[in-house]
Amino acid sequence: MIYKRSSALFTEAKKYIPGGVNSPVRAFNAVGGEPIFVKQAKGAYLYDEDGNKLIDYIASWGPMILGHAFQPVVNAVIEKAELGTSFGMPTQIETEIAKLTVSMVPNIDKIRFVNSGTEACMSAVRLARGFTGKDKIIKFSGCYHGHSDSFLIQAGSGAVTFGSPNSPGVTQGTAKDTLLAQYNDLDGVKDVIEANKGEIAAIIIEPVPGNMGCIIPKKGFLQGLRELCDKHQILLIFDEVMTGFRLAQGGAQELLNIKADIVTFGKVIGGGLPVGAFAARNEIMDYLAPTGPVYQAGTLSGNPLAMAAGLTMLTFLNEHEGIFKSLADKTSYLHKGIENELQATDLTYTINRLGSMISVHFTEEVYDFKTAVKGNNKTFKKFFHGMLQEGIYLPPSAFESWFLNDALTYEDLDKTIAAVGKVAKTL
Ligand code: HOZ
Repeated sequence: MIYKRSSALFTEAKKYIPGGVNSPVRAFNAVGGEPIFVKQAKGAYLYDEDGNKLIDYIASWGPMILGHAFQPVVNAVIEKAELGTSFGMPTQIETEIAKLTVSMVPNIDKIRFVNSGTEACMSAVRLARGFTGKDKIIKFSGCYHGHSDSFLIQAGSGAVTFGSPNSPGVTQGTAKDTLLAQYNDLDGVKDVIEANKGEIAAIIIEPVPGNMGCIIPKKGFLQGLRELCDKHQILLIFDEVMTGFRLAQGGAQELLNIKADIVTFGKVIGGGLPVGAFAARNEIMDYLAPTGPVYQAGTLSGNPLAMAAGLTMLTFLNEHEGIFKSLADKTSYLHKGIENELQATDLTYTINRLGSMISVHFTEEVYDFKTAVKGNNKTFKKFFHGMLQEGIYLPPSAFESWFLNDALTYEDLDKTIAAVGKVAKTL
């Protein structure tokens, strides 16, 4: 495949945008080479500026669960745009999507819409602190909850990809209120709680992490966190920005049958437009302005175009529950196919999968950040570029999950598996 025009566009972009991109992971630094500039996308395919067609496994990092340019969402956005694109006043559609969300997701009574997953997690933590009157939070190494200050402490995703999991610019004062634990290590969490008794407002976690590649919760881990939170009056925040409306209609809470106190959303909830949200039971949400004292606001929050896209997407998912099984079946098929191909080599690897999230880690067992960073990045880079040459677009970093979309056909999956077989022989 030729990427001449992408390369020229990247050179031009770098003159005016830091690193040529508006979000670091897009820059390909983790895998080397230059990013591909996309022109358009439809269904499971990306079409780049050089005219290449690629099978897409990032789905815009999750939102495009039904494939790109899903016609009902496109139509809803066009229709809404004709009526005005922003008012800074309440609109009926905000209540419609709120009502639908509350009916789909367990354990929430009210929801507040914002513009990104970062905003949702940042606001959820402020709400938890205000509600409990405590300052500290526990987060897990390698989990990523957006780029707000409190979370850039051993963060995953682009932060670890670019070697700054603890970003300069985050003050010591902020950092000291973020306590670290290791994913899947319940005893470690107990120790952190013991050492900070009565001071912890919340534990925030990606119930199924995707930001150090996909990681699966060990049996009893999330339930154990729930019990610890109950015992110590700590709020459990599930960051379901990736898992919400992806693992099931009710997200990880539903699939894994664990109750969170506050849930954050992004990605699928916006149908491909910039939307985040956080939700909880009434007593917590009513602590938020204007009913309560915890302040949070946004000029474009609840934007009509974004709400129209989100509402159309969620309505479709609500009416087609079979999609979650269809996605999980496709992902399982891909898993088995890749496994067969990799088994035929002497590569060291592990494949983690849950629902429609999957990662190939080039190391043995991966169950937390320490084991994730053992992955052989040289092999990953070669794998990524080999797959790209075969017309398959994977996340350009080992510290990201792949996201399947339901527009992928079994023929696409077979092509992908065959490409893995071909590329694996060269690694
Ligand atoms: N938050 C996305 C999943 N890790 C990555 C998107 C980005 O950082 O651009």
